[in-house]
Order: sequence, then C-alpha cells, then structure tokens
Amino acid sequence: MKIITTPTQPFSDQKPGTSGLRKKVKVFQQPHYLENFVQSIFDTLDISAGATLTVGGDGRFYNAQAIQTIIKMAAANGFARVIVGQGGILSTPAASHIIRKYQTFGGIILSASHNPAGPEEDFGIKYNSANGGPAPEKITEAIFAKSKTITQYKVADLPSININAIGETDLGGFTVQVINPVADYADLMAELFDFDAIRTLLKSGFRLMFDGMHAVTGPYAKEILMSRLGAPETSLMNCEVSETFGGGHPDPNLTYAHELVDILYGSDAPDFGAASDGDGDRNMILGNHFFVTPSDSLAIIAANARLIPAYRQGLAGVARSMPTSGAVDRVAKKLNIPCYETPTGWKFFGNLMDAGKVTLCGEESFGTGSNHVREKDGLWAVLCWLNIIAAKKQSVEAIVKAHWAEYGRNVYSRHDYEAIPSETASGVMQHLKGQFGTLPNQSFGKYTVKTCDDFSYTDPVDGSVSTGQGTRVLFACGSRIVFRLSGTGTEGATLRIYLEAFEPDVNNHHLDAQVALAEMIQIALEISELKQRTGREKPTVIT
Ligand code: VG1
Ligand code: CO
Repeated sequence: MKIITTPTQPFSDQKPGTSGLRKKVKVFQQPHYLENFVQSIFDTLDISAGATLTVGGDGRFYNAQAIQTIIKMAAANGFARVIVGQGGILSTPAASHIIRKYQTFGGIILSASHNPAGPEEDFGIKYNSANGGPAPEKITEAIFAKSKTITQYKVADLPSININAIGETDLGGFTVQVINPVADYADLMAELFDFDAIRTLLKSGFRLMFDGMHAVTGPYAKEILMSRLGAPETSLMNCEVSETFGGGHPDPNLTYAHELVDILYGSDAPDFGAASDGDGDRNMILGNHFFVTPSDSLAIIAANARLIPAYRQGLAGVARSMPTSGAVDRVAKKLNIPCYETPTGWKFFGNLMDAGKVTLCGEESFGTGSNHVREKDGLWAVLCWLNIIAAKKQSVEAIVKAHWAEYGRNVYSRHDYEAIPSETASGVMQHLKGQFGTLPNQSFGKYTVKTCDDFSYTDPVDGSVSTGQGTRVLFACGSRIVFRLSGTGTEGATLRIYLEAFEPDVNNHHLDAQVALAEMIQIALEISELKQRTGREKPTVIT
C-alpha cells in the first residue's frame, strides 16, 4: 500500500470541547483541516499491530466524505481494520457498543449532536477509547497539543470504499468491514429489557409517539420499537435520516421538539412521547400533557431500576453532572449507594463505570445512560421508561408524582443564552468571580447565599483534577444557581444558567417550574448583571 505524506501547517483552533471538536462544515472543509485533526488523534495514540478502528456518524452532511478520509488515514497510520456502519451511520451509543463488543482499539464518531446539519451548519469529530467512552481529558488535551505542532499527515493511496454495502473489502493487509449499524445495538437492548412486557403493554392499547427528529435514531427506532416491539408505524415520526436533519434542530427539548410536544399536549394525546437528538444519545420523555425533566428522569429510573431485568440485582452507585439536580442524590441516599458529582460531559463517567463504582448516570441536558455502553443513550432511556411503565402499570404523570411524594421535588430549570459575543460572556463569568468574596451571607428575599465557588473535580479513580467546571452559588436552604459557558457551540458563546430549588411538600407547590423558580431567576439575573451586559431580555431556550 502506497502511503502519501503531505506537509501541513497547524490550525490554532482544534481544541476539543465538551464532546469533541465541533465547527462549521465550512471550517472542516478547509484544505488539511480534517486531516490535521485526525492525524493529531492518531499521533496521540499508541496504535498496536493489528488494531481495529470503529468509525461512524450521525449521517449529517459531510459524514460520508469525512469517513473516506478517515479510512485512508487509518490505513496509513497502522490500523489493520476499520469497522464502519453501513452508509457511514452509527449512533453515538451504538458506536460505543461496537467498540466494546468487537473489542476494537477505539473509535472515531462523527457528529455535532443536536446542532443543525447542512453545508452552512455544523460538523464534529471525537475519539472514543477502547472502553467505548469519549477519550478522557488527558487524551483530548494531548490531541490539542499535537494539533498545534503538526507538520505532516499520512494518507494511504486507496480507492474510495463503498460504505453502502454490507461486507468486507480487503485492500492488501488492510480491511474495511461495513456492518449493519442497528443489529448489534438492537440485540443489546433486547438483552437488557423485558421486551415481552413492553410488547404486551403496546398491545394493550397504550399509545406512544417517538420523534426521530430526522436524525440518526430513525433506523434504530424502526427496528426496535416497530419490528421487535410491535409498535405501529404511526407511532414513529420523522424517522427518515436526512443529511440536513430535515432543516431542523434535533435537540429533544420543549423548544426544538415542539412538533412532538404539540401532539402530547394536544387533544387525543398518546400516553407516552419521546424524542432523541442528532446522534441518538439524548432523550426527552413526555407523558400525556406532562413533561419529565431529565434530572427527575434519572432519579426515577434509579429508583425503579430493579424492575428492569439488566438492573434486577440493584445499582452499584449513581453519578450525575454537577449542574444536574440533586433528585438522584435523594434516591441514592435511600438505596444506600454512592452518588458521584462530576463535571459536565460524558467523559467523566467512564472511569467510574470501568471501576464498577456506578451503574447509572445522567445529565440535566437530556442525557441518561448506564454501564451497558460508555455514552449516554437516548433509546435506552426510552426503553427504561417503557419497561417501568409496563411493570408498574401507571401513567408517566402518576409515576413522577408518586416519586415526588416519596422523595420531595427538586424543582429545576435551565436558561440558555445562545450566541452572545464571547467577550461579553466571559465578562459575565469574570463579574461573578469577582463576587466570590462578597456574596456569601447576602440575602435576596428568603434566599441567603451560603457559598460560591468554581466547581473542580478530582477523579476518584485516577486522581486527575479538572478545574473551572462552572460557577456555583449555593443558598442556605439548599437551592442553587449554576452559571456555565457551553463547550459545544460553534457561534459566539452560550451561557447556561441552571436553577434548582428543593420542595419537600409537593402539594404546596406550583407545577410550572418557571413560576416556582421565579425568585431564583431574578436573583440569577441580578448577581450576574446579565441583562445589562448582554442586552438580552430573555433566554434563547428554556428547559
Ligand atoms: C452540552 C451539555 C452536556 C453534554 C454535551 C454533549 O455541553 O450541556 O451536558 O454532555 O452537550 O452532548 P455544553 O458544554 O454545551 O453545555 V451531545 O448530545 O452533544 O453529545
Ligand atoms: Co448528542
């Protein structure tokens, strides 16, 4: 095999964010841009002889072209085999499963998750390690360091590979294997859940609506919900993958999944609604006229895990990202199992799961998962709910309200201010930091500040430390406000404000979180000077 070495110059902006490198497609299309980053990944790894690389993505624009480049670079950099999903498709959780099941050296996942897709929109790439999880910070930092000093990259002189047909192509000591992207993942789900019980539930007249948002989960939902569980075709919407995600924004929340929300809040609403995101790792759960916050969803799955065959023996522990509400902490306390608080992003859960310390984990950003893979998993969360509903024979609303009655309610909301100028956003964060000394003991109405700080995390497994993971303002009553800059956006900065108040007596509480949190919202705006500094009257997205 002939290997072509091409000289190149570094780009300065290849720092991986919360979940890999995300940029506009136009940025990735610059000559050498993708190649530089892929070479930086390979240069960071100690690729063993005979190693296999898993490759796949969410099917967005530029996915197929990028895969051709990655295959040729994998061949040139010492991989013996690449496993790729047919059509270049692998949802993020399915990619994690393929890495684990076939014990591949690692994987490259092409996705910008829920960010819009198309020639003018976003693309993304990330590396996952042999455990199936996103590379830990020390690896992503090493990749970034390499990208700043790179001088050349290697590409094998190979023809384009047909990735649309399942089968193997031998290219002289290097093999490309195109696999069914859905089958292994669907088999795994069938092992974890009580498919018979879910099938019976769906036959009993229980109606569901699943929204694939024109993104990668469509083919997975068809195979699992329709073919294997017997849901009628009318219970799936937007399940054809399109390169532009139908021109939409496949972010499963109350703002962007409004088509589904309208159905679940309309007349003749089904019993259950769910949506997933661009790369299939997020989930939103709805009942008939009812929204389940992701933080509550995590807590409820934890509390009911024993109803699911895979977790019948109980949970080793649970973990949540710092901004996620403390609802799951209350469940962990009752179950007498450990609960870990990590920085935002799935990469921090991997060590805890590998060490057997946690079974379930989740984030407020519509991400829930377990140790069955090392990524969050949208359809898995949907199946958890269906399995729990089938076992409890109660509605979504009844299950959530019973949970609140037992554990109390962590009223929760996140307000996002998207695409604000980066300097303005860092100005807000600096301003907050400047008040670390003066805010404690100050009172705002009934709320008194106890402490404020920047969250940092010491990994209990390998001792690595991650600093600057969000600013916390903790109140004496247990309520809190967290401010954090997003690490996944591609335009300016996104400032996230996370609000949480605990309500032990749910009868005494307004169901609408925005009403229940009104005072906290005012305090957040006041201490951050957000309106004055950004000129924004209201958040872009409220979840
Ligand atoms: C966001 C979420 C975070 C999530 C990340 C990747 O990051 O807040 O919880 O892990 O997206 O999700 P940030 O830095 O923008 O807040 V996904 O579905 O893009 O893989
Ligand atoms: Co995603």
